[in-house]
Amino acid sequence: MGNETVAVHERVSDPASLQVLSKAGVDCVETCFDRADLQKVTCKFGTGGICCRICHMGPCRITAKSPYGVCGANADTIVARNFLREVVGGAAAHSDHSRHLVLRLKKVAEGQGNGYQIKDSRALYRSAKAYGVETQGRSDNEIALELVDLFLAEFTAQEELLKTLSLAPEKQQAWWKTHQVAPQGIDRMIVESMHRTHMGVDHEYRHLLLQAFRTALADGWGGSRIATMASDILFGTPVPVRSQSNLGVLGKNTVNLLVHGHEPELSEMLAVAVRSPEIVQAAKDVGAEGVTLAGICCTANEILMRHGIPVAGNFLQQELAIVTGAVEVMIIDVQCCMPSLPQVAASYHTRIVSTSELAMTAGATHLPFNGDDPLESAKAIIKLAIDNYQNRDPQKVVIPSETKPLVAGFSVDAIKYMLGGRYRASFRPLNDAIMQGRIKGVVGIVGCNNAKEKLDDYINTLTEELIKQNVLVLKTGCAAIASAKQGRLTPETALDHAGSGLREVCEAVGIPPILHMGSCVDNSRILEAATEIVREGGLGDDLSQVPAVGVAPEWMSEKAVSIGCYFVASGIDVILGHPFHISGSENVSHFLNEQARELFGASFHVCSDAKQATEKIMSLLDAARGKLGIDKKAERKLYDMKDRRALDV
Ligand code: NFS
Ligand code: SF4
Repeated sequence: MGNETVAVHERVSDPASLQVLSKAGVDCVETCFDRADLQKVTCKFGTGGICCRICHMGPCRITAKSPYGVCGANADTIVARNFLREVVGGAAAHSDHSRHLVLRLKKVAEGQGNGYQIKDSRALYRSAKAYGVETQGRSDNEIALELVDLFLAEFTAQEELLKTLSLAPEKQQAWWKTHQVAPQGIDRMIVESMHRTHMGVDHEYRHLLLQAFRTALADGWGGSRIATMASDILFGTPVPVRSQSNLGVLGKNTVNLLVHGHEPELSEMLAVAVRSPEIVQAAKDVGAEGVTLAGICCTANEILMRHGIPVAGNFLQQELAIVTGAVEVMIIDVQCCMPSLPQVAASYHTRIVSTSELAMTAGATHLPFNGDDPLESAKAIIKLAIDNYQNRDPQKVVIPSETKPLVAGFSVDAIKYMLGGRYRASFRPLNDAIMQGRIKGVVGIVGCNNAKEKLDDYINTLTEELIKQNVLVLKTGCAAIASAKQGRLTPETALDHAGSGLREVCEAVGIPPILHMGSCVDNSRILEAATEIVREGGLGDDLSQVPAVGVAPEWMSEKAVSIGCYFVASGIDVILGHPFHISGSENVSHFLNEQARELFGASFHVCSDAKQATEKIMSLLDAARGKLGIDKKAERKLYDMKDRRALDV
């Protein structure tokens, strides 16, 4: 029943998490895994999406005996409305994050950087070119100011379509217009969706679902894409970088500071501040060897990609990190930070510090991040951690020895450069390898962990199987961290675990068969990579023709729902490890899982395990290859120097 407990090894898969979750039991600390047991009996109305609490004549629940809510809404309307509201939540989270970055860029361009600067002029020029901003004879700040105005107009546009849509292949843009899902301003899409789902407005399920795709497109080809561009300009476009992952990155004799959440602004400053002589000295003064900065979730991905700062863990490891007893301060900001953290921290000396003006958590110390003096803000928090070092109780400390090496930092620019070399940077060698069948296709494995499922298990089993079958895997978010912890984000993985075709390409180019492309907003990089493949030629003229699939094996957040929708609307099939809350409406399920294909050339598929997902993915890739006429079995021959040269590296 509800309070059955599940064995630790059924909960987590990596040795570090196993060790620390067992310790949580010994320390009598409750974690999300315990609470998942207590929440096990889920409500069938919630799961089916057929509970409506949009007005106060309800809540109304749809059953065979009562097929209509008080207002007359049926299951289709209620399910579609709830679904659209989830997409709105996800799109809003990504896009508001994006807005803050654009506003930061604006300040910098106005000469009020306060320690921030335009770090990557090439990224600025790239974006300027994409939007037709004149660069000749202008300073970086002038260019940035015009770009910022364009970015901000993407949020506020009332009647014009998003300009960023023009970065997509032309066919996608045409389909979006035909099916009336091309979004106007990001903010308008979000407000309009909330309006449409108010009591008594939009009731037709297809119309609501089209708005879900439209809102999601405003995220993927709007908010998220702009967030990635703005952060590359401000903080640098990632290039391959080595680092370490898992809870073992915490230092035994250092002050441990974990940064968790999503906004890169503060963490960028922490990465700088932590190296300052004054901080190092302060740490030594309290008897520590120095300060260890590491990350959890997507903020970890941001500073990993740009600074090689180690990753302590992904979503379901946030509480476990504290249970090591070795964390002086955990900084949280927005998104995916569990409200339980201060409760877990109460059993240890750890202090939870919330830094976003948007987000407070009961029991956390609130130190809103001051963008006018970011370096001082960062130093103040590090000093708090240093002061707290003396409160660490050695009796309570267990730091697992487990760490794994990794290579991350695969922006589209970096991939192009690696494939084609500095002077001929291009996706050509990848397209050729796909056309010749050495690589079967490209699969993006993205998204979260979910306490209902064994941590990382589905993600890693699927990844393993796909690279064996010569599929190049692109990763972001917590799914990327799962591979990192397994030691698979290394070039050596190609030798030991990839199929022969994929191995040859990876060896020749010097890349891992699994490419870490960043945080969840950086899923825009996956869209960008797929667009590059189309532009390079030979693999169709729109995204739905490319042998490419997206997968969210262990997803949990509304952001993941939005990401899934913009992938599908962009013509990329999406496999979900577990279904949306839509089973209460056959029509809605049918629309998302089948009919979407008629509109966009792609749809959702639910595969409950990695084996089923592998089969589905391979059949989707084979079908795409068949349509392109590149399905003939490639001659298997030894890969000689001539072939290597043909790869243009
Ligand atoms: Ni993505 Fe990043 Fe992780 Fe899921 Fe949360 S951290 S933005 S939502 S849990 S992948
Ligand atoms: Fe019930 Fe309709 Fe109100 Fe929803 S909007 S709670 S279905 S009366």
